[in-house]
Amino acid sequence: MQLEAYKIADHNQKALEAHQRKLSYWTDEIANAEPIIQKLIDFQIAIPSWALGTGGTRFGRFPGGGEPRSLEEKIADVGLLHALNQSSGAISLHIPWDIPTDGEAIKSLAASFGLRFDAMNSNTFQDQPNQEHSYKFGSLQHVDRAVRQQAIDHNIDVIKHGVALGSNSLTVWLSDGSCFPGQLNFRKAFERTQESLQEIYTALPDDWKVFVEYKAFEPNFYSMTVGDWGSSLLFATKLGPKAYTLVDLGHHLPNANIEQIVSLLLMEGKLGGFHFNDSKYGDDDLTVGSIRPYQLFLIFNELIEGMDAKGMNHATDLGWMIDASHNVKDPLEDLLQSVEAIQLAYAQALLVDRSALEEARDANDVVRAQEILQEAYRTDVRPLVAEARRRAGGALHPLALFRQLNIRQQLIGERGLKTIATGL
Ligand code: PSV
Ligand code: MN
Repeated sequence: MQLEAYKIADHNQKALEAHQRKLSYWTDEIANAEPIIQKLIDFQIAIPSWALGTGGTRFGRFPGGGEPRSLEEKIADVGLLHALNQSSGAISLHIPWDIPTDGEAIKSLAASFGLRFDAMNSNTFQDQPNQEHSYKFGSLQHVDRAVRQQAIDHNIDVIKHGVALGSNSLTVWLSDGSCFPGQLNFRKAFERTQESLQEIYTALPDDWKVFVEYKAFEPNFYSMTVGDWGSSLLFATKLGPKAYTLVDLGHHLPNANIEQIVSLLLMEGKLGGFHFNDSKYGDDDLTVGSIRPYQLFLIFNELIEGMDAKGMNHATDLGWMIDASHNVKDPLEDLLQSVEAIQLAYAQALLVDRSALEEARDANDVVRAQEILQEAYRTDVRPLVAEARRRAGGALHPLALFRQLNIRQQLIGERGLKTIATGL
């Protein structure tokens, strides 16, 4: 379904006065409100094609109805999100969950919603029907050359799909590893994986990047061949300048200092992209900012510091994507919440007084340094984020409008109650 612009205009009209009252604090008091609003307008967060349906655990799945039945309907869902918030202007496809049969048609459908294609994701962690070799014992690391070749060919195929859609990056996440001590020769597994990745790297078009995503555990529980940022960075460095590390917030051991990882990867010029989600225990894939919003702010603080130090463009030089699963919420509502949480953390981090922070650090003034960060974090930047949305043509309150227009009910009417989307 398409969301008519007048519905957003009506909604904004009704909410405008209250919004302007809150915004006036910013425009009157804060010198850099305008550049922050512009940065927020430019910042787009890609939506994963596999997270538009209900997620689940190995114990069960409870679909809420109206899930997209095809790639076309998934694109329409992301189009809806983008119409509401004007910040979800890209979609990231997972192959083979979402194979575009007619690249040109899919590309123009996406363009009709103002969407482009972000990183393409390969999948060698599941066996597909009619697949010749199994990935039970790994893919790019496998002891059998034929299995490795099948996984390499799949990745090259994914690149080809991406080229047809105008994407320019490939994310490789491997579940390769081992479940028990003794199962794997770590060094040989690394070397085989490196060799396989090198073949994929060679097939990348000149203007493409490959992101090597790491994960500490799951589905392998003793060792993961790309288990941490150290091994990802090793692979990326050995591969060459088109290879980068991808940080998924849920892929660390408990209490890891992700902001420090981000800082060092940026220093090395090797941070390529981000998968946003939140977690309390493991790779919980919860709504961004729902559990540790201060950590998210600290990560953005390092992102901005590190990107500015290198003269990087915040909006375009890294791949920004959500990678979450929605087990008990409406996926579209959950995604709206996640996008907003990312924007809030970004806006708060843009508020940090960086020269004062450096002065405090040079003076070993620990208390002042903490105050500077927390002053920014404790600022209510919601009016700034809403203003950025409004100026871009989005809704002042996307979630409220989503509910008010009964969008999920309409989708159920169109698609039915029992539809199931491909994905997690
Ligand atoms: C793995 O947990 C992961 O984070 C990778 O990015 C996958 O591609 C995605 O989730 C979907 O399974
Ligand atoms: Mn991920």
